[in-house]
Amino acid sequence: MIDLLVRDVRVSDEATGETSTVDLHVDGGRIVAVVPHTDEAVEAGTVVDGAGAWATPPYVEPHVHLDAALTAGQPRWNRSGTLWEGIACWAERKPMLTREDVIDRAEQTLRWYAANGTLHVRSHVDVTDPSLVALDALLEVRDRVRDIVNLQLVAFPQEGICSFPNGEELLTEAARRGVDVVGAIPHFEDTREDGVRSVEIAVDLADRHGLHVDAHCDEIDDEQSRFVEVLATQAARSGLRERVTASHTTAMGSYNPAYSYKLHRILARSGINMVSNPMVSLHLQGRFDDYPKRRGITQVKELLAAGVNVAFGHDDVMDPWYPLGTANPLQVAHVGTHATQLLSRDEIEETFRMVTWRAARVLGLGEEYGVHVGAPASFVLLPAVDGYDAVRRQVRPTHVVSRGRVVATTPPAVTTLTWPGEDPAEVTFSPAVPPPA
Ligand code: 17E
Ligand code: FE2
Repeated sequence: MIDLLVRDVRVSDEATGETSTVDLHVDGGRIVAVVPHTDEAVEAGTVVDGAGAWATPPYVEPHVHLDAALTAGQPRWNRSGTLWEGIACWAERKPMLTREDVIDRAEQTLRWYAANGTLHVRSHVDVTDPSLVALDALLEVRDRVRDIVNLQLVAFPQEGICSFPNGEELLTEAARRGVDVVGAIPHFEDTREDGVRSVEIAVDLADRHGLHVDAHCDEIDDEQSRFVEVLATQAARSGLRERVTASHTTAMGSYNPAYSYKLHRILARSGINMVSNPMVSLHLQGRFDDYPKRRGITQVKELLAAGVNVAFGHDDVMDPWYPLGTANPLQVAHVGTHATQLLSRDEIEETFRMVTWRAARVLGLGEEYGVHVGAPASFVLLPAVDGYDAVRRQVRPTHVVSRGRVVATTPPAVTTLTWPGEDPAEVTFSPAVPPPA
């Protein structure tokens, strides 16, 4: 007898993308068989009828700040909407942090993520705080949620490595206490030289401790903010390569074509990942512009074309930098399609991959990610045709399965409409969707 049988689901071949209708056999938390769908009896502890849903790997959140989540308005609201006022509001909230406060808000946000089908999360945690209270709390949360959500922690020096008192020591101490990833914020450092030095410190620290690097990089509408070339070059020279990620890089939305061409080559050669946070960049960037106002989004379409791995992140859920958010990567993908004009049929499908497969590459999940024999039984059942359909209709997963256990269920909402001259009828917002071209 197996632990769990998931009947009648469509899975996509990871190489060809072709779908087939199968049953998933789960035992000991892993997928032990993927067989053509049959109604024959199989002994299982739990049986889920997938009703033809698409079984797809869970969403992956490559970039969020759980230490700050759910603090919007505390102690005051960010009225200008700039990154800078967000950092100032947070600096006022920081001295009020307690272990319980951080654990409660972080776990609440992770409950929302799991309910939405997100089972891998990379969270930054501000380490420019001599008490490191948020760091210790999130290290504890990482353990508490281990059975349901895989949480990676980034030591994030919000107020700088070189420009904050003891910044380098605090970052080093965070690496010692057991983070997964080392961060940086070169555009925030006081000088260009400090910015370059801060990237070197972060890459060197990660290299020595066997960690990844994920830097907030060039998050400013200043075409002269050019630290991503430094980060990519350090990634290549250190050999860390795909273990390095550049987040935000909004200045790239202002770079000229000649420099952009040179930069794309450096980025592609380095193997680093990029994370764009479209909801938050649309909100925080362009704030110092008169008209025309810039979008403040990195060159997502062009980077993808250059062969760079780009994922979409949420960045914030109700905090000093962003007042909205429900911890739902599918919403991020929807905003991302518009913000980056990835709106052809294939491009919309790609945005779905940017909150699943591409984000999984950022976290370095490897073979542990995917719906295949041997992988952890962590997947979502989406009553959708494909990623394009899921993004368009914002389809919620009916079932979220984490390590072999059904951890969330959501019956689809049903709307009954009475149209003039017709009997009441269900509206599904789901006409036959054209198959991929
Ligand atoms: N801190 C920062 O420097 N940039 C951001 N986008 C957030 C926090 C959310
Ligand atoms: Fe961020």
